Amino acid sequence: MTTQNVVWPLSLLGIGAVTLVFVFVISQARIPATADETRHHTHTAHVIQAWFFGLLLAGFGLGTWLTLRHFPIPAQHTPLQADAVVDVEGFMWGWTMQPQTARAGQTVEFRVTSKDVNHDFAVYGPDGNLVAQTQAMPGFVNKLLVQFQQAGDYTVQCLEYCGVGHGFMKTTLTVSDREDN
Ligand SMILES: [Cu+2]
Repeated sequence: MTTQNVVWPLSLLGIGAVTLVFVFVISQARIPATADETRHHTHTAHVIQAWFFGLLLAGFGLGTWLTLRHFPIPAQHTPLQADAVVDVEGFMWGWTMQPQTARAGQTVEFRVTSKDVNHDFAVYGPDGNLVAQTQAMPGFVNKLLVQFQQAGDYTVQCLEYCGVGHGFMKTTLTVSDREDN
């Protein structure tokens, strides 16, 4: 089940709820109210508003905590406990990658930089799905930690438009089978 399949019906439900509120307000518009009723309704509206924003805040807080608890970007200034290191440099229009191989199951640290302009180092799996990506920036080394689950040929592709040769800025990373224990 993808996120879209969950978000789409939830959005529809939300839109439906908002529509119902509007229909209710419009249907009540012509009914005259006494001062007491108005005061009472105003108070109720403020209570609902306070609860609504409170729940919204709690929801966003919880969502942020759940999704960012395991921050996907590794520490950039401390040594990483990786099994292997691959040095990557992007240039117009290609990649130098040292070494160009990795082993499935190992944690690989990519140290990504650029010779000229901003590029984006993206690794696609043998099935065509995006596995990992980070910016390749001149003057900076961005670290990326990847644990390859399956052996095969992975395609490295630039994802930051960098000139006429951008679409051809590809190379291959070969991931070999797990070491037998
Ligand atoms: Cu590019």
